[in-house]
Amino acid sequence: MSDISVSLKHSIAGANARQGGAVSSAGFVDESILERVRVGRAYVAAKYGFRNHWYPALFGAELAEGEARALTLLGENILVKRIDGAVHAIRDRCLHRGVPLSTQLECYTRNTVTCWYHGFTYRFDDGVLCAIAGTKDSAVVGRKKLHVYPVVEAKGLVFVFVGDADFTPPPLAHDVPPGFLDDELVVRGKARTVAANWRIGAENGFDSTHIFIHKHSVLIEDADLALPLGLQPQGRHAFKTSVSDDGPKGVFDNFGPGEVMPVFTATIEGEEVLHGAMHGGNRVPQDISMWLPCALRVRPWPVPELTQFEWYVPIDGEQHLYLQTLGKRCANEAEAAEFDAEFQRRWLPKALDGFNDDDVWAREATQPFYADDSGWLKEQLFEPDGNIVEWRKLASAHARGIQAPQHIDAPRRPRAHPSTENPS
Ligand code: BPY
Ligand code: FES
Ligand code: FE2
Repeated sequence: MSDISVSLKHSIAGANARQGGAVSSAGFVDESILERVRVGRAYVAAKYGFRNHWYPALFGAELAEGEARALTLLGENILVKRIDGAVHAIRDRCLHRGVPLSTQLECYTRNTVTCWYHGFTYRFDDGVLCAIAGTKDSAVVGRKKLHVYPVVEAKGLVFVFVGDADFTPPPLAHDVPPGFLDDELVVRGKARTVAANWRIGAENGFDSTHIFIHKHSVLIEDADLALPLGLQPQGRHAFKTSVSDDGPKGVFDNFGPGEVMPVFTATIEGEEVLHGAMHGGNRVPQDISMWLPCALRVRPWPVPELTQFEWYVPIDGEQHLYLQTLGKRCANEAEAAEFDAEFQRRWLPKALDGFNDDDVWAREATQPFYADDSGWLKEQLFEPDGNIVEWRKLASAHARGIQAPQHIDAPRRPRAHPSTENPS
């Protein structure tokens, strides 16, 4: 039994028992379902994501100096603020009575946030409860702290490490697809919330035959694509995994000759009914790969000079942040500026929206079947889904932990009576 399946037992079955049922596992995958999952059990259990990994949470440009923002990642409510250029992230949950600080944000000094309820005040840089506004000399001041999430910014994205306080984060490079952090790569993108579990997002992106949904996409003509109706894995080497100790872990579709065959014609009972776009000049992509914790790399895409990197970041059990980026190698500022303009004018509307909008509605249409997790038992996979099975196995074997009921917060409620002024 692998480590993760041990920790899976521990975190799913153990948590409630140990804590005398104090933690509700409502919304998590039922033990009775997990028992019947034959491949990738830890992955199926990770409805709220894999713990102890780096996740992109937003674009750096979305958070101006001095600005704060509430986020939810893997079911954890988080408060981020940019202070003197650096983004800090703390748990958005007051130690006193558990309320979200963000329900009414009150920052009286640059590096602190004061709970709107009874004045508990926390520093952003170390989470320490450093004062209680309106009270003097409490013994808890200086003795308690909120969880502080490690944060790094790279390629214009803000990455947050969602994990245990005593887990030393590995380098970011272990949790992003290879090449993403390359010096010359300039990255642009967008993020949106999709009403589907993060695994439904990941599997849609990596699914070799899902390109059937893209057959009428505006991008085909715009980018002069030769886009098959499907990609058919052939040999026994159609997929390969990359699991070095000193790098990211992922699964590749091997597009080598004789491994994955593009299918351009759809035949139903002998009758040819549909043709894929065969005559485009751009035969892309050449490789597609899926990486822990939840990132896809499509290379090159949508044209030979670009690569798409996208993440399906768990928000909670039913939603993910679909964070899409395109990267281009640029030798200088002028090339970067040109890419920036082309991204805004062309790739944003035609690729990240036009093309990938198909993926968004496909995921949202898939979600109900898997919502109560019975779909993991009822689904009928077929040969080309082999790469998805490999991904489930790899993730189960190599993820650093599973998000469990005791880790998550109740969803925030909007203020019912927002009548007083927000002073911050
Ligand atoms: C491209 C693809 C994709 C995605 C984002 C970008 C893609 C996959 C296979 C063939 C062509 C494009 O999520 O699935
Ligand atoms: Fe935050 Fe009381 S709930 S100070
Ligand atoms: Fe797609």
